[in-house]
Amino acid sequence: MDTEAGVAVSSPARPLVVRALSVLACGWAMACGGSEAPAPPAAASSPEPWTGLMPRPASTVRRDGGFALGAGASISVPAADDGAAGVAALLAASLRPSTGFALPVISGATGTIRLERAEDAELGDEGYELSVDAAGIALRAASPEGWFHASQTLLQLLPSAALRTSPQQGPWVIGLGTIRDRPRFAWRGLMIDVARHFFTPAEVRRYVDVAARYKLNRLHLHLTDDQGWRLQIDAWPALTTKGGSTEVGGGPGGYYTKQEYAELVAYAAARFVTVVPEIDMPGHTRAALASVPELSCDGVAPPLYTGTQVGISSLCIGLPTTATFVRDVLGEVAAMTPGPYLHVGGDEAKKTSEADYAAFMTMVRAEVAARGKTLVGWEEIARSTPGNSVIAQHWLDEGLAAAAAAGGARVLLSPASRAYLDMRYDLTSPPSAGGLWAGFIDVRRAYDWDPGAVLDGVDERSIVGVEAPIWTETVATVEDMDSLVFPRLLGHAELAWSPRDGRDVDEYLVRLGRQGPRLDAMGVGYFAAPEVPWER
Ligand code: TNX
Repeated sequence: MDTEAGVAVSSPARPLVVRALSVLACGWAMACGGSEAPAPPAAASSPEPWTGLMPRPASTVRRDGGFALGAGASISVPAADDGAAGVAALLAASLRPSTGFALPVISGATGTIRLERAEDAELGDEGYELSVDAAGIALRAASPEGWFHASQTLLQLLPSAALRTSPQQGPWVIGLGTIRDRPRFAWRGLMIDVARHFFTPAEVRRYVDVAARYKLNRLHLHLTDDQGWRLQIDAWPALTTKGGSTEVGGGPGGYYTKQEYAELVAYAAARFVTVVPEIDMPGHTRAALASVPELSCDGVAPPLYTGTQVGISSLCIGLPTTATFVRDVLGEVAAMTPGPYLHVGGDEAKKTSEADYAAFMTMVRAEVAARGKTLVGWEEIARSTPGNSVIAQHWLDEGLAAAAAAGGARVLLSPASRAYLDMRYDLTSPPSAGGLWAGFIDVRRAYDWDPGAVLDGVDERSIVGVEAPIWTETVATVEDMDSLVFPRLLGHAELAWSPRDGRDVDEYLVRLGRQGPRLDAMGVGYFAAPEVPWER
């Protein structure tokens, strides 16, 4: 094999850490990796053991020895591309700045890192097998998603310095062994409320980057609420020119042009993250009502709202203009969203009568179906006999969510007292942002529940997955958002991905601590929760 591309590190008599260091001391010459190598001065360059992976893979077999990625390493993809080249390009782009290696992506030849097609039904739609041996690294999958998840696991097997964007010192040693992995749930989500406080496309892309590292695959954007409308709609330009002009506290707000939204959706899609746009209706609509007088029953637009009350607004259900508005908005959002989902909110419609709510949701369901999309709504949609083609997102009322499931709906789990990232960790810890209404959620509590057991009488097959929302009434900066989202989101990612069998909260906390240097390397400002033994 080409020793420039990589080096097998094997010396059965000594532990892995010593072997890796002997390679370092010998400047990567294979012949030099023998028993005369000096004792290690420190453990800094040992290959990462496989006890730090997040989310925990379905199965791992660690073998003695290591493989060191060298300057001549390449990434190969099957001749029939099938999406592998895009994944390989992203992997190369992640590793070039830190390693300084060229990492060419080659087709039809055998590279150091090989993306290979697996015909392996056990791996499912998104699963993969990653194996590291003396000859190199194989990422086997039946889908681009599988290759992508495998490449994220590979990044976690490398030293954390590999995740930095500036030149770093190797060696880039990976332990030998095999991982076989597939997700427990299909929907693994992060929701960002960009309505209460606006966050720019670049800020949102950064969350996509980090979420995808932990195998999340949905970005739910809460695009509209009382305090702001954040997505350009051609038929109703005032929604953004007026409705996007402020936010909680009276700041300048902002909105996404159609082009910015399309770019964000494409950026996420390249990382196998599907954007789920939410247009919250019929409540949470003050920004729309303030922008378009014809949407109010009395034809008078109320003022823009920059407070934090909920349940203050409703579309005027009987008006023909309301139906036109809903049709236009859902039509444009559907047209600019390649993913299969349209989230229509439906929560806390306290200003809408039961009869109006049911009539409105019946109309909305027809509009979503006419566009070939799957309707997603908060669990309150169970008030309107939603049927079996929708996804009900559980947040507060287990009875409503279970009723939706009993009617055939699938359920997405975001139980507020476990999954709301805007809740404070505890009374005294930073950040200063964060709410209290669903109780404190420390790192242990965020993780210590089972998605299969939240809803009495609801079969796990009705659960599509887990999503963690960050509501932003109290969150105005990326710094505050980072410290509320991280590290708790990693626990939600694991609940959604990893098998229930073998779960142990204390073991998780140790593994989470090992992610500290990785979050640092990615520039993520997480809250150093005291119950986690952080590795620095
Ligand atoms: C409840 S969750 C809400 C949001 C708030 C959030 C704050 C849901 C469907 N409604 O409007 O932002 O609590 O934690």
